[in-house]
Amino acid sequence: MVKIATIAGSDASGGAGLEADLKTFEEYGLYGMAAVTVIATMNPDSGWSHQVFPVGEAALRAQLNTVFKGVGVAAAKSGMLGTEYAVELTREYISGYNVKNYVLDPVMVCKGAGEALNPELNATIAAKLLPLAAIATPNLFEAEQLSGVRDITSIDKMKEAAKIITSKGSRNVFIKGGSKLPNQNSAIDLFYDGKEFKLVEASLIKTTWTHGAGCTTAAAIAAGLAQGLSVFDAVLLAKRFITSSLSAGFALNQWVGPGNPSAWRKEHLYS
Ligand code: PXL
Repeated sequence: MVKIATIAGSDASGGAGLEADLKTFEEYGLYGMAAVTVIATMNPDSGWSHQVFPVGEAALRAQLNTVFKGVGVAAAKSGMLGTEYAVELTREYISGYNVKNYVLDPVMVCKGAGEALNPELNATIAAKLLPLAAIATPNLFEAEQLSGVRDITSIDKMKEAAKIITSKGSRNVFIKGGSKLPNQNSAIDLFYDGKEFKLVEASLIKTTWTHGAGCTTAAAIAAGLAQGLSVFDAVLLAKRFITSSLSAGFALNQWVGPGNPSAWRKEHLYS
């Protein structure tokens, strides 16, 4: 079995975080492992408001040691880190175990949670983790934070941010969420390898059930890399995977709905 790991938060509701990552790895036929950084919970008694409980430093280090020293991986991704020590430990293990296929999903905000999680962590993530990343997968907000480009409201601004993000060390970048640009009605994302821009487009699925879409996309890119795809081919396959997942999203309750990564398997098994 090809092995892959996520360093991410647990989303107790199951749609995002390491739960989304492991489901995605499974669909790609990989052996998935997880080091939990924080536990995110949602409160049904106060409008599904989020709470984040960090896992202690010793427990996180012990998990990373299990995964990277005890087993080894073909690829890894990181998601919500939540604390300075989680960023530093991620840097230590990705660099110490020479993980080249490292996907940095710089999670800074949860859909529905409104504002940024720990604004003070964003600079640390940029400085310590971008230089290790085969690819970073920010959404528009995260791309603004990583690049310093304000108000990304056009493809040109996405390109400007992509250039700055690769200049900070990430070998490639995939800026997601171009569908949120003004007057945009296709699901358009931007890939940049430091030389050439490529727009990755799909028709927009009009749905509000998108919880976990960012996590799933980054996990699918990491899974493609683990299987030996080039970075751009891994991005193209991930785009198809997330499009299929979003086309089968569903309401979990009155507040939230995730995509459905198993839609991919069903399409391929039964069509
Ligand atoms: O979708 C961003 C995200 C990432 N990781 C965890 C989360 C969320 C959003 O809820 O809970 C653990």
